Amino acid sequence: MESGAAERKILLIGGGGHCHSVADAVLSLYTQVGIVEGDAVQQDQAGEMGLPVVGRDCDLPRLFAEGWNEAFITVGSVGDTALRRRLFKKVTSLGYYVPAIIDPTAVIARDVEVRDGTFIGKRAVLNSGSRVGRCAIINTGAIIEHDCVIGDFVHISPGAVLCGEVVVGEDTHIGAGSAVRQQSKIGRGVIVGMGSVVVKNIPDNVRAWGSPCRVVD
Ligand code: JB3
Repeated sequence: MESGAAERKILLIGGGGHCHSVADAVLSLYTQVGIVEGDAVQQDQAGEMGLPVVGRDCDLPRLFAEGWNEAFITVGSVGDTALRRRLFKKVTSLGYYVPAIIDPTAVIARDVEVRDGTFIGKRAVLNSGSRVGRCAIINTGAIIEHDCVIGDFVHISPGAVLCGEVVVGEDTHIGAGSAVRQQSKIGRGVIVGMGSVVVKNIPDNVRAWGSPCRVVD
């Protein structure tokens, strides 16, 4: 952390792999970072990157009263966004501010809109006119070309490429290394398997995979 930076503290909700992925960006933005684990998890050891585990979900009201006023959901999602949704609702209803976290190495055009709770990872690119909803994940090295619309709780996995004007419905997961043709529409609640090549629209609530990408169930 740069010396002289303003005191800023944040809780990371969930201390596993996705937390580890997000932590480096968070440490470049915040002076104090604590991890909050699930109520069933022991909290007697250091979390990812040696960050302290400061409590469990049941402690969130107390931690807020103690001055932890920002929180970020760091459980990931691969096709099931229920836990991220539940935790996002919980912290916002307790009054926590949930910022967007954008890694300093991400490249984002000036008119891109990124809503609360969304993570933009290392070397991700979002080009002009694109919009990303709440609590989404644009993971490492993903490319979101111009004028794409990405819904709430969507996960665009590492290295996926969305060409221009692609629309992705909420809760959808696009697997690592996939490519999506320009102007495609991918529904809500969809899982696109890794390495897929999407050349046609995909309806809601299906799994699809392959090159060319086809609905599998
Ligand atoms: O592939 C990539 C780049 N990232 C993966 C990510 C998308 O999904 C990553 O490799 C992981 O496999 C996976 O990360 P995630 O979601 O962090 O899963 P996992 O590594 O299993 O860790 C889950 C963490 O959430 C653990 O620390 C759990 O204790 C914690 N957890 C589970 N339920 C919870 C709850 N934490 C809180 N606060 N509340 C809960 O209800």
